[in-house]
Amino acid sequence: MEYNIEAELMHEFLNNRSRGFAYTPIIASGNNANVLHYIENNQECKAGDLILMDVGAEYANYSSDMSRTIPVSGKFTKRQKEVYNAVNRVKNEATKLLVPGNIWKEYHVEVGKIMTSELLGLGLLDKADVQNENPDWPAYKKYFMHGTSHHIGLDTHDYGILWEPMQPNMVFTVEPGIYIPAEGFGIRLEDDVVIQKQGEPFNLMRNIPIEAEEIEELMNG
Ligand SMILES: [Mn+2]
Repeated sequence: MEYNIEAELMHEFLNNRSRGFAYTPIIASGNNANVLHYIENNQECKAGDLILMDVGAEYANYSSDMSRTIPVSGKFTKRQKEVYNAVNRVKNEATKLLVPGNIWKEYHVEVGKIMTSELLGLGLLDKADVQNENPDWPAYKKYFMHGTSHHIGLDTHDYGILWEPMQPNMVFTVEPGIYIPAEGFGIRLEDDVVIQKQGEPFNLMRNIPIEAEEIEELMNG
């Protein structure tokens, strides 16, 4: 059951001196992942489905915010892995854009372009969808309808002046997703990163497995 996973996470968090979840956790299997703020966590995880887990611990008064999506049966289907790898590539590219001087709003436009190209590759959008898109609600929003990044700190969604340029030591989430109700799954991958003076941001969650093969290996080891 989804709540069994929630219970295991709480157990680990408390045993490691966290006060518990930083926010109400989302443990969403199958199509529940396509309900954006699903928090019921009361359904059975079924063979062949994916489980989207958006869970973060609070530690020393600070919040974390993480998402991973794993296969119930320990192995992704070919299609699930294609979409998974697309989300992961968007995440990696988006992370590189979190550098001093960039503006949050413009960053989101750039990530939208990267996501659009992945959705074309997956056959979820076609060229006409993109050519005819409404600039206020671009075509990619059909599959990725939330923001890519927000400030994080004492609060999971921390206060930040979003029209001011990014600065070193700001901490942001990076959390692209692709949600496909028609295919019965939704995928979100999320890490928290610290903007550096130079170069790519420092990934605070670099030790938490995220590559599809890594996850399959762990689940079948
Ligand atoms: Mn988040």
